[in-house]
Amino acid sequence: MRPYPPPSPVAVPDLSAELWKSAVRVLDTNWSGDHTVPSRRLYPHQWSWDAAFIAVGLAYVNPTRAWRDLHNLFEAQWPDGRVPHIVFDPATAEDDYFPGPGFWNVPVLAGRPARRSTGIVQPPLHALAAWEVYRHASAHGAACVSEARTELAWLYPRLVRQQEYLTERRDAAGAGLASIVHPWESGLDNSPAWDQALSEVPADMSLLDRYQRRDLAVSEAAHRPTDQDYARYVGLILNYRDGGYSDTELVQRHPFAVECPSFNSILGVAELALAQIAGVLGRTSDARRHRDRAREITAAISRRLWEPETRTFRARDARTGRLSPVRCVSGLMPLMLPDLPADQVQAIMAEARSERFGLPAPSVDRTDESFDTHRYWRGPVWVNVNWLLRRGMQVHGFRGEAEQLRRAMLRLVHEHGHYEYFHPESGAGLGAPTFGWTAALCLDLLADRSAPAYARAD
Ligand code: 2M8
Repeated sequence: MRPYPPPSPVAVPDLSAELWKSAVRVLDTNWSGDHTVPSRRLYPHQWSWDAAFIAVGLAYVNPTRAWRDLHNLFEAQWPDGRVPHIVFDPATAEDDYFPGPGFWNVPVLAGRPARRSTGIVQPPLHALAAWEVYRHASAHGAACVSEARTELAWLYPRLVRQQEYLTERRDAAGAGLASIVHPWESGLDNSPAWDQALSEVPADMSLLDRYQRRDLAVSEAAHRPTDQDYARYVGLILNYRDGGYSDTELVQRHPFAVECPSFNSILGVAELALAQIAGVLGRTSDARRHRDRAREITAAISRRLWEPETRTFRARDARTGRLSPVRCVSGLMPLMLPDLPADQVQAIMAEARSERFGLPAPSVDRTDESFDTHRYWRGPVWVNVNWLLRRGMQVHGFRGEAEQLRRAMLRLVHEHGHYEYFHPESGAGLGAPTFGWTAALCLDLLADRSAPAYARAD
């Protein structure tokens, strides 16, 4: 199968070929034989939503590897449909990442291979990724198209089960949205969007005497979540683990259950991607059902997570019913949904263009007191959420802004490298230096400027 050639340097002069090659190098470096790691030092296993973003980039240079990556992840799917947020690499020592497989101590589950995993999830972006890999297969020749059809057929029922798990078992408030039971499930780990809900979770600092944080040994403490946040993260896992990773009566039994606008927007977009996949597989009535589900999820987001006074989307605490007081990038993510009401679309665009965000969007409102230029998801710019935001702009026909954002992201990576995240003022690279999804999404940004197929016609 032939990889795509680097794109000709049309839109972003002089940097395409070089950037393309460096992105491919990062993906090669991070390939571990049957999966891609986000970063060799900081994240030496396979992460769920990273695998999806990475597959989007591999679609251009090595689709077989993209399918292998997704396969590896879904081979670790639980019988109840959940797809674990980390699939542990048996070749990596327990001490190389905390919390490792021993800590999660996931029970032996029927029909699962020996490979160990965590018991929480991440945003279900894999249907969209699978669709993107399939969509590009024809550019690599007939063998690739046939491989893509086989892989889609294998993945489809597993993707559906993932949706069912999230929509049925995780609807903690019974309002049509999935709740996350740990900030890590959002992928936006220490976002201030969780601060209010987390303040109800006890921070048992003695847990950090018992368990050693590993992230501080391989990155700077000023960039990472605080010890207090980490103590809460560990406590939440222990509570969920000791309850057998059960989701029954979450609101009563678990101290953290939150409806995240970004997670639920991805849940809705996944239904649209599943509709496209079902169409390819000749499952017309399933395709219709997925589109209906996407509309229902959109309506629930629009109703429950919209804060009318500020005209922004916020995370809702399923236990207390309260909306988070902080404006975060997660509030811009409903733009991905084609059926979002027009006034909410306009409000998101106004917010994105405002001094609070700007393009590329930082992870938190620049004017908020919690905004921190260095600390992880509390201010820095991340390529993955901006890539999602750009899709939203394309879906709703904001071509000028989508192109502005595409160029801004490419320039950032060209000037500073394939970093995990970027300083929101200087653009300096922060976190892991050869980061999987940054490289993968650069390939997509360089190669593809078409709007998603389910974009609105107007
Ligand atoms: C970060 O999360 C992990 C925990 O899952 C960590 O901090 O150790 C987040 O940025 C998350 O979104 C990402 O998937 C993961 C691996 O890149 O790192």
